[in-house]
Amino acid sequence: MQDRPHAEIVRDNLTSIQAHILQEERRHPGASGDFSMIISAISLAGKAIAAKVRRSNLEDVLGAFGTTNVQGEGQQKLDVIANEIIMRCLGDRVSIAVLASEEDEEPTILRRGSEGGKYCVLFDPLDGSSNLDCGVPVGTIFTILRNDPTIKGSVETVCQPGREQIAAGYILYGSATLMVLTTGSGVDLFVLDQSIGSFLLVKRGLRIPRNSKTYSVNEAYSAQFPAGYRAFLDAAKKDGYSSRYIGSMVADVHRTLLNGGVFLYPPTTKQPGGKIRMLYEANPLAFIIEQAGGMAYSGLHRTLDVRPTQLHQRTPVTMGSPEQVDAVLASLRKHGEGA
Ligand code: AHM
Ligand code: MG
Repeated sequence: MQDRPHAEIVRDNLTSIQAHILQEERRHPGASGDFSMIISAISLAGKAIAAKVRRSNLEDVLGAFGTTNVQGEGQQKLDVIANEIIMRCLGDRVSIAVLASEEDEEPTILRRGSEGGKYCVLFDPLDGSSNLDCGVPVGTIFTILRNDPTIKGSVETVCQPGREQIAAGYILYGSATLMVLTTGSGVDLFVLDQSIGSFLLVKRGLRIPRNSKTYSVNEAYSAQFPAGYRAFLDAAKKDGYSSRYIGSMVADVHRTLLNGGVFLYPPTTKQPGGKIRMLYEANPLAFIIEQAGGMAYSGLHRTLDVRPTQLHQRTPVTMGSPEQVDAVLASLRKHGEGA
């Protein structure tokens, strides 16, 4: 891995993710520890899903489940298993009021009012799962929002603009299992040490490299993109850009976070509103990218400022190094698009 001058590589004591969150909480007088209980449940779910993903070629868990999710997409068996694992790991944490999954039609209300529940957790249990049969990295994306007990409906409760997120992260099941987490004061990287079963802090304060000439997009759809995106891609080719595309957003954005460049999923004629889910994918990843010094846009709007109106709302995305995102935005403006 290339040296990252801005990230602080942790070389001294071993710090587990639980210890790291407890230390962070100490800085906030009056913190109840509820938040660390949630992160602990997410890391437990991540370890359980990682074990399933690792054995997926050995057990009969690959392939379609034979059902479709709320968005009409075929569900993979591991999508369903990962969803179930997260619901079970998070379901008994008393500080969680609402759980919402990309795979479920409606949010699950765990407790309301006097029963407690300060937080809502939203997640995509297994992003990129259509690639599972090929052993490509997939991941769990999650975000934590505050629960406003005065709002009655569960959908209205979780339809908050991304800037209201209090934490977001993902667990990437690749050559290593790692977790990237932000609680709004930078981005930290943890790696699962299988031998002791713990996510250990390896880098603090990740910064996205600036001005990295790489784009990541499903370019086969480019004839369907609005002209501003096409013009950016044409100019990038003449400007010596390189291209990388896995097809798992969580893995593509992780590479973009570490190596720089821009990840794009523009509107297409088939999906004029974009493909990426606002609440489960775009917002958490946008929060992480911004916290690492990058930029994230939906058309010409900062992603985190968009107020979602629907639970499974989709959005176009452009996120990554500031210079590359700026170049895309300039091209959209030039073509009068993306407003
Ligand atoms: P999924 O949540 O059903 O896996 O879909 C989201 C994925 C993203 O991870 C990825 O960026 C995109 O779909 C890939 O779409 P395409 O195959 O159109 O390039
Ligand atoms: Mg997904």
